[in-house]
Amino acid sequence: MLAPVVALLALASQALAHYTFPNLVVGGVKSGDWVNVRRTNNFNSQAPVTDVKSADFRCYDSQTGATATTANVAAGSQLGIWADQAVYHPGVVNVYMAKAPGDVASFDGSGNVWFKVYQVSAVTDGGKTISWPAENQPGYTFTIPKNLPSGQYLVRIEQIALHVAQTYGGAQFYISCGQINVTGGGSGTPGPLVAIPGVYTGNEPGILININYPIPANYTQPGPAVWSG
Ligand SMILES: *[C@@H]1O[C@H](CO)[C@@H](O)[C@H](O)[C@H]1NC(C)=O
Ligand SMILES: *[C@@H]1O[C@H](CO)[C@@H](O)[C@H](O)[C@H]1NC(C)=O
Ligand SMILES: [Cu+2]
Repeated sequence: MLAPVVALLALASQALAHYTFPNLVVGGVKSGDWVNVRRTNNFNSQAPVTDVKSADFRCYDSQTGATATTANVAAGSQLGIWADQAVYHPGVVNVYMAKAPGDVASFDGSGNVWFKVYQVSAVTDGGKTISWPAENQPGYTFTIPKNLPSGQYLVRIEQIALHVAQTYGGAQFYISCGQINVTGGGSGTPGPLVAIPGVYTGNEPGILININYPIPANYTQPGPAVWSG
């Protein structure tokens, strides 16, 4: 009797609108929707990205061509990236940044320019249980590294929903790119640098994974190590 119940639950969750990440939170103040974040193709709850090699894997904005208003954020301070509703799929989070050579509003984020500044992984205990601290959160808050050089950056969140990730292309990427101007920064050298798309093949153990059975004994967060300055 388990299979029909699982099928019903799957149908029920598809009927919910997919979440998006339309807001930045700077100095405790949440921006309006799609003000500091480039409006994504799925702004009206359409499907997330599943092709890790597609151009839309970067900022998912090919249909909107949107730019945003750049928010000033002090190095060493907290930045929040907020969702339009609780992030209800189990999965993990990565936040990447890329420095614009000039005005970030006209920066497309191409090249080997992205480094990871934050992640929320899974909690495992050798196969008895697995839990997802990023699940059911309203958004995520992290510290902009103190030694990050001042200047304009894209800041890209991906929440990787893993509920149907047991087949290739099943993982869902909820993506958006904000625009920030880092002030009062330092002289650090962020890295390792990766290209997006390019950072993943889709075959990573943390992307192509059955999270239900057998319960994974360990979890490998996709992407490079976090640069914390
Ligand atoms: C970025 O911050 C610097 C330092 O406060 C400021 O001079 C510059 O005008 C800002 N640029 C943008 C695009 O906001
Ligand atoms: C768990 O660790 C093993 C051994 O390092 C590795 O082969 C496997 O891919 C990992 N599983 C996950 C889901 O990360
Ligand atoms: Cu969904």
